[in-house]
Amino acid sequence: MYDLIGDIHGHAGPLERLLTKLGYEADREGVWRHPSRQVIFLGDFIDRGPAQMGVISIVRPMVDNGAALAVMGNHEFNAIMYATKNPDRSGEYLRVHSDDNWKQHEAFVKAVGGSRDSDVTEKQQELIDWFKTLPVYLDLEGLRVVHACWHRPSFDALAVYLDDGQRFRENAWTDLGTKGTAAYEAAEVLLKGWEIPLPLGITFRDKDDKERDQIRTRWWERAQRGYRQLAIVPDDAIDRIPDSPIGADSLPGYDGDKLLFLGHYWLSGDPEPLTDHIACLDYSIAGENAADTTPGKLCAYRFDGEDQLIKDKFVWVSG
Ligand SMILES: [Mn+2]
Repeated sequence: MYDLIGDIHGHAGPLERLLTKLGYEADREGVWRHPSRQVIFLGDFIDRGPAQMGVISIVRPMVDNGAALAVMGNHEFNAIMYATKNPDRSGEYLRVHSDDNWKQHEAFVKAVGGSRDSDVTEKQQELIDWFKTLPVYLDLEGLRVVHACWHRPSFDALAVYLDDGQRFRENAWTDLGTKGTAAYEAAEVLLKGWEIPLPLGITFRDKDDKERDQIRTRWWERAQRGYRQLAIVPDDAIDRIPDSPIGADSLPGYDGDKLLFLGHYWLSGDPEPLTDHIACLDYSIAGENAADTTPGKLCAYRFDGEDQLIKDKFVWVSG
């Protein structure tokens, strides 16, 4: 059976403590293993934290040696785009090297020996090639895994770009990196979540103090509810979000009755299911917002084949 682990973001110490707590041990080759269980990582291994390579050196051997499965997070996706030349614009990359994008990715680029102005380093390219082997989603017996949103129409839109292991084909990257293509929009939904625009003129500041006019939503809800009830925003921003109802059909809902595991959403508080069937395991281990005085958690869920989530099966360590 599986132990699912949420967003790690360069925090290797908490990852070792969590694996130990779950009964995993490093073997003679240094691969963390459990005698009868496998980890499923929900993506977002990199960016932000102090031990970028430390996390990779735990996760990658586990995946490569069958001790773990993993899906791609938006940070691995962004890392690939950041390192891939835009074929239509000489000297540019599919993810532009803007100040904001550099700030988000700086810890990783420096950890692979690069700098703001350097070309992609050999070490960076090697890891990019590994990130490309991560599937976008997993649909297993009794459970499903995707980084941010389970959305059948987006899987369908990407079908021609995926191999039978749900990994992006090498010819996918240009379309995936080009705003306005169906591939770009679908990857945004699956890896970054279902966002909706706020009513005109309303904005809030996200965890990086960036002004936003779109909210991440509790996309699995179907009922007509207000922006505020459906928004996933930092606690100190919730008062900025209006109570007025969003339009009908604005959210896709969740179409399955298998358990679904997500990362991505920077939750806080005591880990618990979002619904009977949906759990987010991102409890903000990389929380570094000055307004956030509680340390984040690295969170796991012990899955044993149950068909409804059980609150007692969340396991975590603090940062
Ligand atoms: Mn994340």
